[in-house]
Amino acid sequence: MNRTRLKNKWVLITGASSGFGAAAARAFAAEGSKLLLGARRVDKLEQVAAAARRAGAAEAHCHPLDVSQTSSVEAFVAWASQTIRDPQSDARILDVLVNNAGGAHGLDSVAEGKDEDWENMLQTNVLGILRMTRAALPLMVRQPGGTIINVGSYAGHSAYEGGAAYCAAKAGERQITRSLRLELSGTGLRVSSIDPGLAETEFSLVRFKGDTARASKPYEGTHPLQAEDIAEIMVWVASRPPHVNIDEMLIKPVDQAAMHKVYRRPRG
Ligand code: NDP
Ligand code: 8X3
Repeated sequence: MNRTRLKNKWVLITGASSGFGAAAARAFAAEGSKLLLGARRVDKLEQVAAAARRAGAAEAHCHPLDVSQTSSVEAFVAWASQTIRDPQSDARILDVLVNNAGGAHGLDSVAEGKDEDWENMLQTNVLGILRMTRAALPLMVRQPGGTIINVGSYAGHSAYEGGAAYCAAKAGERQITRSLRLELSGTGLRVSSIDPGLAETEFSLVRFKGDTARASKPYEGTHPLQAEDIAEIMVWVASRPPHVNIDEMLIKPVDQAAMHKVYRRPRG
């Protein structure tokens, strides 16, 4: 495995304040990459950036980002463009874009669904990827071997009760990834979808709006994925030889044989 390909490369990660994004920051840092980290919670981002520097990042910078707002995405990419500018040549080259920001809000049936939850999920998981990619592409198009990694979900492959808007959003992410790969044919850019199953991050706490008892239920008695499992795979995808595109990866815990078949160990 040739991971030196990521040394001193610029990697932009959205949703880097927790979960997969924070783990990805640490994992790319260990490869000696230079990091651009975005999310809304800047205090958390600063902690992640500091940890990334300790883990070996060539550089680690962070800036506020709300992917549900076009103006925020554009301001973030303007900051990123200035940060990666080579003062000698004026070149601005982004090597890896990780579109990770997103999540689920609520687990209501369609009959009980809330506009606010649906809008939030489609804004972040779908429109957030479109906005961020549109804004960042000018920094990537002259970069054969550059990589766009979109974070999808098992929920984009298999539906479940209460998941209509989230499953639709993640199915949308897969189709965005596929369309983008067609549009970028000939540029040398790679486009991948990484689709995890059950993983223990802040995901469930966000979905259940801070209800810790409800949030811990999906993980009870089972061995979910950890954020590091997915971060390692992101690094592997981005460090393939430039002619190799990993189109889609579905990664589930061994205990999650299917969406409705999760093995749970008996208590005690
Ligand atoms: P976390 O809740 O731990 O992380 C979500 C990240 O997204 C946070 O950094 C959060 O930062 C950021 N984020 C949310 N909304 C916005 C926004 N509007 N603008 C910018 N950043 C935002 O969960 P995960 O790490 O699990 O989630 C990461 C991705 O993985 C999501 O797309 C999620 O849907 C997906 N996923 C998760 C799975 C799981 O079981 N955990 C499985 C499959 C996919 P902040 O709040 O600071 O803005
Ligand atoms: C989050 C995992 O499948 O429980 O994407 O919705 S799932």
